[in-house]
Amino acid sequence: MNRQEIDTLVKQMNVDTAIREVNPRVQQIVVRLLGDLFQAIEDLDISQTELWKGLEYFTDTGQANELGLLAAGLGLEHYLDLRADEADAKAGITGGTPRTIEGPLYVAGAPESVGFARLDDGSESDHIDTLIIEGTVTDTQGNMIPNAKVEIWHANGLGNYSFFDKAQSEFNLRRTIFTDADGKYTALTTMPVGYGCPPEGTTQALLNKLGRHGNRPSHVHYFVSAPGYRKLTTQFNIEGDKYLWDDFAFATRDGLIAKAIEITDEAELSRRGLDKPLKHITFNFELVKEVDQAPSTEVDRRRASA
Ligand code: MBD
Ligand code: FE
Repeated sequence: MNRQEIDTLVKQMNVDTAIREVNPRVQQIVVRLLGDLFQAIEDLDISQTELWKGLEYFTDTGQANELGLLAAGLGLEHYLDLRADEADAKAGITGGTPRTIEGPLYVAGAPESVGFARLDDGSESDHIDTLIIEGTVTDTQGNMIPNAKVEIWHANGLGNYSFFDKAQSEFNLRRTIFTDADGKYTALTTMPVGYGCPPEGTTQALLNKLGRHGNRPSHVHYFVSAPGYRKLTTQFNIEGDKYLWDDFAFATRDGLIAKAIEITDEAELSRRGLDKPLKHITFNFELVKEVDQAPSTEVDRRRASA
């Protein structure tokens, strides 16, 4: 079929047959996507069997709750970041900490505190280093923002996230810290290990067919927000990880690389009440002021909560 025949057919099935009120945006998107799908079936001569395998794949992926993981692994989520960057630039918005993908593993409802939180429940094995993350939240002029909401989540030493990994305690390695009067936050936690897609999962099954791995570098996720500022969704990825620039989810970006510095100084350790070496990361955030007409940085998507 040629494109005109395809468009006529899609219109018949989706526009001409409407018998009640239409959601025009949904109609517009469905008509466009179906037309593009039919065109791809023509161009690639996709067989009936291949089409059904594709639909079965989505069934399985949805049942496994891996559609969010798939979106990350296929670069869809990173693509949306690049589009958001472009929209910001067009709206004249510059500066601030770069955004990067949320990923599929946020859980709402983590315990809240001011200035400081310990994120881990003490169950990590001894060969996983203690990690202190410290930083500030400022505006793009460097003015401190007290009471900014810093939501942090990261993986354990096996690359697993609490809630999704039922072996972990509730909200392990997940906290909300409000910055103190100086705009500072401090997190005492354990070194995350990079996530790998479930080896028997649907996302990895597709990645295998594409000859790709499903690994992320060690990283820590953030939502940073404050009244009057644009909400920031970002992460830092930790220098030295072999997947730093080979992230299956394409989340590593310039400006979002953290250096974990090993602290061995006895005085410093005892000041912190620790008896073994630890790693330290400084990661500061700059938020951009909310502006009229700016594209929203709030994304409405289904998220877990506990
Ligand atoms: C993760 O931890 C993650 O951050 C992303 C983007 C995808 C899968 C697991
Ligand atoms: Fe992650």
